[in-house]
Amino acid sequence: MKRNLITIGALAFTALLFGLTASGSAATIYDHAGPGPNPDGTSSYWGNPGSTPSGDVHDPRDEGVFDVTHMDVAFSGAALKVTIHSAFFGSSYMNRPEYSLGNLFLATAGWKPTGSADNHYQANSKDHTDTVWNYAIQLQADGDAQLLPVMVGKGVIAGGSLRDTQEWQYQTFSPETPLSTGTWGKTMDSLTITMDLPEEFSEVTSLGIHWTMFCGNDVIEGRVSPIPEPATSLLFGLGLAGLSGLLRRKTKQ
Ligand SMILES: [Ca+2]
Ligand SMILES: [Ca+2]
Repeated sequence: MKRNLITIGALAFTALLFGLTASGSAATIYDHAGPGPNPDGTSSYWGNPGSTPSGDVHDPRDEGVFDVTHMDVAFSGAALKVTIHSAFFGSSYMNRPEYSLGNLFLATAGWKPTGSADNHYQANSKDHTDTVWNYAIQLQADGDAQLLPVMVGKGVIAGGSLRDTQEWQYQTFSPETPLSTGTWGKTMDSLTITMDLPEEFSEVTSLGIHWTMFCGNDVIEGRVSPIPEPATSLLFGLGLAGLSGLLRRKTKQ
């Protein structure tokens, strides 16, 4: 009986760990400045340099202030939580409107950049990519975040003066009704956006994601898969309930 208890204890612990991992984990997209690969072996996204100097961060004189280092993305069901990491959020540039927070773009058909990771996707530009950024999350001054549709000729994504070949800003048009709303908040080194997306997002198998600040000095792009949750945790829970029932019956015999 003691062995049974230990086995069930171990199973319960494993299930708990799995449940915690499944519900609490986030995929990380890295985008480190400088030579060498990211910690996960991928290359930082540079994209097409256009008329600007190439490289991860647009302006090397900023001593890393604009470098977006990575982005944690938890995407489960239709719930999305994105945390973007950069010293930019605690810098004095935040007080200047031309440098302020940008828009988060989503591609429900996945991220399909032109070019290869080896050369930092330098063939990828707003006019030369198979990625369709069909949603934008716009951040309002009061801490609200709004999901808006990106349509041809309306709400289009435009290359800016500093990143003239890259997707950059969501262009507001009127009338504009958000498809869903969420919240955003920032610390000295991160920006977190949380939103329950419309139900159709639960069908998405690979989500493309793109962010750059309004000055466009660093662009981060990549893809995430949804976290299979909470169905998996529920199955584990049901299995455990069954096991403990069996044990109780055995104990009574
Ligand atoms: Ca980058
Ligand atoms: Ca970067």
